[in-house]
Amino acid sequence: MKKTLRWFGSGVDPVTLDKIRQVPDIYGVVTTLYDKQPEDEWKKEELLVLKKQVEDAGLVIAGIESVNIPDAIKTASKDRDMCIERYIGSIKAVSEAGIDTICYNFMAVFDWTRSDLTKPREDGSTVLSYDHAVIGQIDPDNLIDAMLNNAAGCKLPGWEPERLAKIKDLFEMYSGIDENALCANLEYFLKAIMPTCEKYGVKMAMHPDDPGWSVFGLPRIMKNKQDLLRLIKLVDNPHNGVTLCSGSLGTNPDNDIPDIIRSLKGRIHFAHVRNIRHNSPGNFEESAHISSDGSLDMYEIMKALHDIKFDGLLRPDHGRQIWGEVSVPGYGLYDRAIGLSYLSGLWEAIQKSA
Ligand code: DNO
Repeated sequence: MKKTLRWFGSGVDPVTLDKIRQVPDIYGVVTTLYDKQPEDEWKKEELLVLKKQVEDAGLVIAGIESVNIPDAIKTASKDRDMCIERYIGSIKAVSEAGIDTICYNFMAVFDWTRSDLTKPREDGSTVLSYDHAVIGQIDPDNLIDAMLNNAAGCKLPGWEPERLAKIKDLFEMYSGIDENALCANLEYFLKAIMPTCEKYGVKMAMHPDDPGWSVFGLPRIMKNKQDLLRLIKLVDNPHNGVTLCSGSLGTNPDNDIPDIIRSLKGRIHFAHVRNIRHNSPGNFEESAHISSDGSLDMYEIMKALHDIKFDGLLRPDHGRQIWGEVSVPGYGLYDRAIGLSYLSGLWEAIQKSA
């Protein structure tokens, strides 16, 4: 297992590489080319510049999170094949830069969704939280207004002002797309890219939907065990794998995460491990990583990863905003470093008692 932290790039991420370097037993970072649009084809040279920057700090780029999928691919609109050709070019560039894991998602329109980025907790920290009573009442036609009035809106990935400006067109693109159609479009994409992934040794790691249910009436196809098993069978090739995100799958208390992990043996290339606290149906908040602070049994999650001999990338995820730190929402250094040390402790104990 290779321990990593997500890094949002110099000038943007207040958490600098030299700070990440001091996290105990850290291997590297996962990052991306932040100036790229999903439709752009990546160039090896651009990645090599980023790679040198990370390596000069004594770390490696362990994986790319994310190479985003253009809406044209998700909706099978007219530019789909051109976008796939470019995506294939990006996979080659990633491989030529010596990186072998790509995290991506197939969420419609938005990436992860929260209703509050700074929910106060009893310990004085703040966390990201989600209340379906808030999100569920937003009329997609009034999404821009609702988002501008909502502190969470414009700071989440996928909610950038330039995307919100064309939100009606985006919803229009997805208007005829139900879960079956989205899944068929995913299959088309995976079948097209898999020969390249195989040839260049690049592992694709699908991130689950977050939260694990439909938001704004949009289709969701990566919510639970059944969805993830369907994914890996769509193209039964080890390069077609999963980012096991305990927090995203954990939004639905019916998801048995250790069981999901065991069912995906050999196909988990990346693990995002974090805890979450269920408050009531459709209402959750993120928490510290330790089991006692949330609703997930983190020991059982790490044990399941150990049982399947997981040897991919792992990163702690989100956590609380503590000690006055200002950071990218959900990505402070302090609570992620505490979280990773806790996960490392669990792992060491599990290894020694195995
Ligand atoms: C949230 C992240 C996601 C993830 C993407 C992968 O914190 O885990 O935004 O990076 O869904 O494409």
